[in-house]
Amino acid sequence: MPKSPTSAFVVAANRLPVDRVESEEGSAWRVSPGGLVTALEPVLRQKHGVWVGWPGAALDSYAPFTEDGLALVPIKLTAAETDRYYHGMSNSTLWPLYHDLIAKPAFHREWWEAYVKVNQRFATAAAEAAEPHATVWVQDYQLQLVPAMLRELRPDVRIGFFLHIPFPPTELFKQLPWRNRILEGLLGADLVGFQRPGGASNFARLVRLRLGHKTHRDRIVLPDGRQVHARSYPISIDFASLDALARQPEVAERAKQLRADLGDPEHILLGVDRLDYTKGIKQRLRAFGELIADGHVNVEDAVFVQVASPSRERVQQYQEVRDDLERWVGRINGDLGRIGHPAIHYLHASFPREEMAALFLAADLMVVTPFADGMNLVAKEYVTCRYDDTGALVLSEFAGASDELKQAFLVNPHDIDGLKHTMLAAMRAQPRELARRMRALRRQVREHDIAAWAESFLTDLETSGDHHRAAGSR
Ligand code: GDG
Repeated sequence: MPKSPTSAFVVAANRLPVDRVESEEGSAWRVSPGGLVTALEPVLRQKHGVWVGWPGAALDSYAPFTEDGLALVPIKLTAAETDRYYHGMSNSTLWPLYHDLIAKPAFHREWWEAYVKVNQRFATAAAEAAEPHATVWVQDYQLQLVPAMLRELRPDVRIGFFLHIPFPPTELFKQLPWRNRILEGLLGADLVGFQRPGGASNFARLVRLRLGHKTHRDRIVLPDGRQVHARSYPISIDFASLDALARQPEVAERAKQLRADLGDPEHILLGVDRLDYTKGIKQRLRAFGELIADGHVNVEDAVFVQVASPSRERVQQYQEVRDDLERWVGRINGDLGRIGHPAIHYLHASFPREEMAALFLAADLMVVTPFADGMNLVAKEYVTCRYDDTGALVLSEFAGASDELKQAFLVNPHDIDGLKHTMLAAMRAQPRELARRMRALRRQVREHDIAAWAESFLTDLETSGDHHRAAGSR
């Protein structure tokens, strides 16, 4: 196997930033430009960075390769590891536990053992890819043990960790049988980043209570004198590129077409989510159904479009939530729809970026109602597309985005009456009021975009953990 490429900047994330695409000429890789790749691309290119991750499917060869100028190191998972580390420990234990127990987490020792083993494999690969004194940025809940494992292998490197999902309060976190191991894993980093200040303070409190370390605001002092910082860095999107896409005439044309296909109603309401039980999809559709049933809204005047992109379909809880949602959509449409006027257009599919932008442009009301969500990028994407300052955003207080998007119509998604009331208020708001809110929302996202997020994390990382490094290096 060819030797791993090395770099002064390494990213370790569960998934590689590429998708395998099959065509008549055979299969090839295509860079999937998610937020993280966009944010890191300038740094990756400038420092000839290396990305370590799982390709998402079994490969013939796990040799490092380069795609569109990005050096990629694929990590191999066996079928059993995919089940236990990924579907199991990551998505059936940590995901529900960190999202407020909306679904019940399962605890299985063999899942944990696979999680440890796979984290060790990522740490080893990152250690091989990191040049002396390199910076390694570890991403998300699947890799929480990597920071400490990597520090063990490579005490010279600077280690950052960012958690994309909420970090739970003590009372929930302490259910985890391996709670101290996770805390110790994260403490291997110099800087641990969270979406919201609450996540950072939950972490510092847990470290103090469970491990007995001293903490001073966002600084944790370990017994050997090393310091770890825990702070919030609200993630964002590539405002400029999405704004430019939304302004393209073809996208506006497509939005017009979508409105026409929907019968040119007065109000188009939109939901866009991975089909996940955290997103509160059923609650918003239920609220909409009740608004029709109560006579506040007429199916000829208003329609709800819900895109629910397929997600984690091998996890039983996701199959159940899909069945339940689809029963509800059927019931609402059966009870309230008319010929040519279903109340809800439900799409269990993924769409290209251009089509998403056209949907955002076509929608008068974006409804984002998660029960728990690290940030929620969809909310930021919607306001980015509304360059003419029209449209309304209904946003859950439980989404990290609500800290910044204060001019949205904020809701508690557990309160169906409150949700109905707020959706109606947003539908009836005057254009001047909507424009005032939308201008402020857009300014917030424009001034705090994904590049600013990455820069602020990496700048802080540069100055974190210095005490330790001064004491000795490899
Ligand atoms: C996790 C955290 C945090 C969705 N369907 C399609 C599609 N999407 C895109 C959206 C958006 C992204 O997927 C979803 O991001 P979210 O932030 O809304 O939610 P999660 O997937 O749960 O992400 C979350 C995020 O990490 C980043 O830190 O904000 O809290 O849970 O960009 O537009 N994109 C396309 N077709 C689809 O059908 N092209």
